[in-house]
Parts: sequence; C-alpha cells; structure tokens
Amino acid sequence: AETRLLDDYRPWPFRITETRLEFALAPRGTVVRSDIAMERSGPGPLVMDGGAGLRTRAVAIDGRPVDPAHLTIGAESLSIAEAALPDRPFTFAAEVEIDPADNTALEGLYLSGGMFCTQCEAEGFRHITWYPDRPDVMAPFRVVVRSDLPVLLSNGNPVAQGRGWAEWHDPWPKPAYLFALVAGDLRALSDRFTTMSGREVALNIWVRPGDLDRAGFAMQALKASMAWDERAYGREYDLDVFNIVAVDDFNMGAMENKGLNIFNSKLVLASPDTATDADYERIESVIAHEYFHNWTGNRITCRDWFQLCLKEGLTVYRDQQFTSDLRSAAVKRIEDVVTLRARQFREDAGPLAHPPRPDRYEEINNFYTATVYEKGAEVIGMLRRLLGEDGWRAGMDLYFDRHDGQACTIEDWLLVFQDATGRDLAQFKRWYTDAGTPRLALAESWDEDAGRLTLRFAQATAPTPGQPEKPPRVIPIALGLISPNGDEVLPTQVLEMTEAEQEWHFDGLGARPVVSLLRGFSAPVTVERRMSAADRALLLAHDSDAFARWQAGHELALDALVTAAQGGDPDPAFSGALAGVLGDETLDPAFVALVLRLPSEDEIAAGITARGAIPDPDRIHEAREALAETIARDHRPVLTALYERMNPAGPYSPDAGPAGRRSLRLAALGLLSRLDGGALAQALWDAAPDMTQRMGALAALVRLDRAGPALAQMEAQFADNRLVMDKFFTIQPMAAPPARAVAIARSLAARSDFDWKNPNRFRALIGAVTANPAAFHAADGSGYDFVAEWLMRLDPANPQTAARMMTAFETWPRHDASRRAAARAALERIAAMPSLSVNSAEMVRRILA
Ligand code: DPP
Ligand code: ZN
Repeated sequence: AETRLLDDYRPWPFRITETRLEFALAPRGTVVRSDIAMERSGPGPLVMDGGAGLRTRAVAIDGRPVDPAHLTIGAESLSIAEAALPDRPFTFAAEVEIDPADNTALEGLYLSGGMFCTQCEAEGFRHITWYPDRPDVMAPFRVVVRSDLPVLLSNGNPVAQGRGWAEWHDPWPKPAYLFALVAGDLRALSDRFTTMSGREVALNIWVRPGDLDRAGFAMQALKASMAWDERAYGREYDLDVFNIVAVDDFNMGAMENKGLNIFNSKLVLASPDTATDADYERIESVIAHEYFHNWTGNRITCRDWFQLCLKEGLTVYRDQQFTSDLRSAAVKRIEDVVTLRARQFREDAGPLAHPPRPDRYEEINNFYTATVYEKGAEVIGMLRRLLGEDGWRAGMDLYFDRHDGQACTIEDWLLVFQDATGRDLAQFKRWYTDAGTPRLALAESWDEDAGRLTLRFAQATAPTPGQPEKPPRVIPIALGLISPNGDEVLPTQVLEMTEAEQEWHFDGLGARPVVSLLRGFSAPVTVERRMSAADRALLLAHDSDAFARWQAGHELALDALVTAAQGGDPDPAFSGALAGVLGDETLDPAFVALVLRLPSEDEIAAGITARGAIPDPDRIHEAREALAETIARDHRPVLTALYERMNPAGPYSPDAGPAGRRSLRLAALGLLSRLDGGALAQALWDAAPDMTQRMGALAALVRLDRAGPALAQMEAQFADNRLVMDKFFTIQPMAAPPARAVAIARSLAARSDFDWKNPNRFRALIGAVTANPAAFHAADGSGYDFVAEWLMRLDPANPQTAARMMTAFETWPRHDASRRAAARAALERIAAMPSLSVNSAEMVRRILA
C-alpha cells in the first residue's frame, strides 16, 4: 500500500461553501445524492475521494452531466479536469448507490440490528459518496434523510420533518469525518441544559426501546460534562440539540460527530445489576471525552491525520481532568499512569513505537493508539506544568480565540503557548516528534558535613523504528525530600532538565533525606535509581504526594516479583510495608486498593527485559500468584475485617466513595480467596446486590476453577443482555489458570452466541486470551495460534478491528527463541493471507520488522 507522508501535505484547491446531502435509505441499495457548492482556491483538477463500494449513477457540474472525456473514475478517486470546471462558484453533484447491509467493516454507512448508522472517522465518508475526505475541508451541511424508520437523525439542528423524511442543518463548518446519520426504531431519554449564556439545549440519548431504563447515568454524565467545560475552559455548547445514539456494532468506543455523538452501547447503558463501577466510570469519562471534542476536535479540528493527537491528546487530557475533579485526583492519576505504562510504554518499547505525531502511515486507523491518545495527554500535562497555571490558561484562551473554525497543526498549538508566554518551545516539541520513552537515571551523593544532597540526572532514549538518534528532551522533574523520620523537608519543586546530564544541589539539610521523585508522575519516563527497600517503605508510609507514595509500594512489589520470576529470593519488604497501609483508616479505600493491586504480568515481563534478561511467562504468573498468597497469609485478619467493613451500605451508587470501598472490598476478597478455597467468593456471588461485586466474586471463582454454577446462573439470567454476556465471554479465559485458558476460549468460540462479527463480542473473547499473558504466550504456541486464527477470520470482514488487535503480538521480540519462532510463524501465516487488508498488512509488517 501507499505510504502517506506528513511532508506531502498540500491544501485542497477548492473551498466548499455548503454540502447538501439527500439519503434514500434501503438496506441493499441506499441512494445518496450530493450537491456541493464550491469555489476554486488554487490550481488543479477537482479530485474527490471515494471507496470501491460506490455505484456511481451520475456526476454533474452546475446541473449538467460531466463530459466523459473530462471525467476519470478510479478505484479510490474521481477526477474532473480543470478545463471542465467554471472559474466562478459552481456545484458538484453526484448520485451514488451503496449497500449498507453488506458493510461488515462498520466504516461509512452500515446496519446494526436493523438500525442505520455511520462511522466516518477517519476516512469512512468516502464509502458514502464522492467527497474531499480530508479534515482540512470544512463546510456547513444540510441533510435530508428519507426512510420508513421512525427516528431520522443527522448533525446540527432539526429543520423540518414529515412522514418518512427529516431535514437537518449544521451551521458549523465541519470536515466529513464528523458527519453522522442514524435511522432506527429508537426511544429517547430526554432532558435539557441551559448554557452559561442562557441557550436552551435539548438533550436526547437514543437507545433501543428496551434499554431506556439504562440510559440515566449517561445523561447525568452529559450534563456534568457540559457544566464542567463552561467552568474549566469557558466553553459553551453551540447548537439547539445534542443527540447521543447507542449502537451495538461499533469499532471504537464512541464518536464525537457534531451534535450527534454515536456510542458503542457499552459506553452508554448501565444499571447496577448489569454494569460495574469501572463501567460507570468509563461511561462518565467517554461521554465527557466526546462532548469535549465539540471544542477540541470539532470547532478546532486537525489539518491532516498526522495531527490526530492535536485533538485526541488534548481531549484525553481534558477528560482526565474532568474525572479528577468529579472523583479523586490522586486515584485518577495513579490509574492513568497504570494504563499509560501498560499500553503506551509497552508500545514505545516495541516494534510499533511511533511519535505522538507520526510522520508516515499506510492506514491511519492503525494510529488510534495509546501513544497518540494517552502519551498525547501526558505531553499536555507536562506543558501545563512547565508554563504554570497562568501561562496554561492564557495559551488555551488564545488557542480557542485564534483557531476557532480552523483545521490546525501541532505547530499552531505550540505557537499559541509560545505567543502567550514568550517561552521558546522548540525543544519541547520533541515530545511530539520523537518516539520512545526516555530513561531517567538518578545518582545521589550526600555530603554529611555540608548537609548537601547532590542529584545527578542523566536521560537517554533507546532508538525506535526509523529514529536512531534521540536528542535530549525537556523533562519536568517534580520532586520533594522526605527526612528519615517521615517529615517533608522540601516541598514539591519542579526541576527542568534540558541536557543529557544535569546536576542539582540541595543545601542546609540536617540528615540525609529520601528523594520523592517524579511526583504526580511529572513526565512519561522510566526511572532508574538505586534505592533500599527501607527507603521505599518510608515513602510508602509518609510521602505527601499520593502518586509517589503509591509508586514506592509498587516498586517494592515489582522488585520482589521480578526477582522471584527470575528464580531469586524476593525481599519480603512489600508485604511487611502493607501493614501500615492496611491499618491506616485515614486513607482513601480506593488508594489502598491500588496499593494492593500487584504489578501486571506484562509489567513484570517488561521489568525483566529491562534487566537484560528473558522473561518466562509461566514463572511470572507463578511468582505473582505466590506473592498474592503470601500477602493473604500475612494479613488475613485485617483483610477479613476490611472485607466486612468496606461493604457499602444503602442503595447502589457509582460515586467515587462507594466505588472505592467496593474496590478495596474486592481486593481483599481476591486475596482471601487464595486461603479459603473460594468460600467467601461463592457467598458473595450468591448474595451480591450489584454487578461490581458479582464480577469480583466470579473472577475469584474462575481463578479457582470453581465457577461452574455461577457461570450457569449468569447465563440463565442474562442470555439476552449482550453487554453482560460479553463479560461472560471475557472473564473465563482472562481469569482462568493459564494452562486451561486457551481450551476454554476454544469452547466458548464454538458457541452459537459467539457472534464474532460484533466487535465487542470478538474483543471480549479473543482479547481476553491476549489479556492472560501466560496463556497467550504459552510455550507450545497454542495462544498465538488461537488468536492468529481468529484475526485471520475477522480481517476480511472487519479489517480495522483485526488490525488493532494485532498489537497483542507487539511484545514477541522479548521472549525466548521458541516462543519467538511460534509468534513469528503465526504472524507470517497472517501476512501470507491472499487478500489481507491494508490495515493488517501494515501492522504485521511493522511488528515483524
Ligand atoms: N475520535 C474518537 C474519539 O477518540 C475515536 N474515533 O473520541
Ligand atoms: Zn477522542
């Protein structure tokens, strides 16, 4: 496939003043008529994008068919020669027929359970009709939808409707990727919001008739998001209606189409007996994320897809702030760092490493990654820390002011902060252009006589694909100093590291302090330092910074696990240090639960790789199980007491308080179930009043291989609830003993309700195997084979989802020779498929490179 380069950007030589579309919907033959008013803004032919599925019936300029001598219709583009185009403003009209029922890729217009819906980001609109399908071409849209279905929606405000038709107008110029259309037999949960300037907005969440009672939480989250964006950024909503539609078949989480967000139903529907606390929190944050895109993404969009992190990094950053404000900032920060390390650090350390702003791609859908999203958000957090609150706010105000209505670049973004603060951001820009996670090494020296602590930092970033050289970056290092008795002797300072090596002194210290480093996780780097278990335990007991405090415990656990998984004798300090945390009733239960959460098997493997050794997935699993059992034995009475005490009283609420109590309760249950054969878990399963606790109990039972009755009950109760049945498909391979997980997954895959063309169901089952590392990386290659087999089955139907799931293989180079051979063989089988999609072909090529 063709490689697209950032440097090849050229503006489109026309401007669109209005896009008019008319849809006559039919499952097998939808007719799309387009009328696009435009004028020339540069030289060249008129070239429109279009996919292979367009059956073109007519193409006209100013109402007259285009002379075939001037018209070229290729597989992916339509071109009209310059000579056939007027000099004055003109309209381009086309009539095409498309086949939504045949669209299993779920890009463009497709059917999901009898409902028409669209997904156009990044390049889905070209499967609907001929158009300049690029984000820098923005236009107001006027859309007529014709169908017998009762609810007909598109972007913007409703203009008029009658029997079998509806007209919509979106006055805000937008690129085609933000277009949306929905038609179906839907019901709305409706509400209202009054904006800060007094605009009345009608809010609707559209769902299937039977799902109406599970939409209330999403509505609450929407109103909270609208109020928050006014408070935090002065951003107000700009249409008369805001519609959200829940759809069962969806490749991603959700989509921010102007005025008509389309959501994967799992990110809308929730009730206490079907959704967990984690589901609720995710719904809240994704509703916010898509709503926040209205300003960061829609009003100000991207010039081209290389700039994807301009909207995604910023919008993730904003949704993280929102959750911090609504819930616990400390807990949210720790959770975000856990996710960043699990997904982005892993990506950055492997064959798929790329900068937040890549400079080449074959298939843009392969770049909706943890690096673009989560690292993109981290970079913004660093920017804010470096500029300070006033500089940050001044820059944001200038960004909204200067660029409203435009399609922008990372250069535009950085320039507003440069202009607002006078600070040169040339070196900072490397965070956007350079891939890889910097390694920050700290060497300390202590001068007892002078009371002086010297900190010498060195930064280095390993080469990544296509980027051998890594010049130093600016790294904000937030740190504090803790005295041996636990007092903070230096509150948080931010050191700005700009060189490869740099040194700082701290004077006037009475006794050698312990450095509380990278407070708040002030930069997305890995840290290398020598530190005793006693010093870590001191920070875990006393650090005033919640993240650094959690990190100290996490390092104790990780060190012990890395050592044990390599056959060494682990330091027992972690379990010992837990006594203080478990006994401290002033701590937020959610925080305590995070301290109890052991490093993942994948993180342990990365830790072993960082020591230059080869990880053994089976021994890692055993080491982790063993540590859990040790903790359970060491702390049984207090864990038992916590299990009882953390039972939230009263009716279910997904708020941070009760959710945090449940997370600690379930952490205790998980540990205790290693000692009681699952008795407590079975009792909780039988009595649990909510899905959160049921799933906690079920995970423990599956791990013990005693979940048979519980699973049968779950199936009987929820057979017709797709979202709950997804959990049924996930929990078994994910929590099962690794030696049995693939066989379990195989038998689940043979069930008639394994509807693998549904992305949620596919991810639920196949993704669950990849989330059980000792199963996926089984020495006999059975995990690789199973996953590869299913990716090959999915690819022809849904290339986007198949290609994204291939990232499971990205850690293959770190394993031993026989696992590497098995992984390579599986990947080569995929690569050899006769009609492999562009998406998957690019992924396999990069993973194997
Ligand atoms: N733009 C979507 C989101 O991240 C993904 N397609 O919100
Ligand atoms: Zn987004």
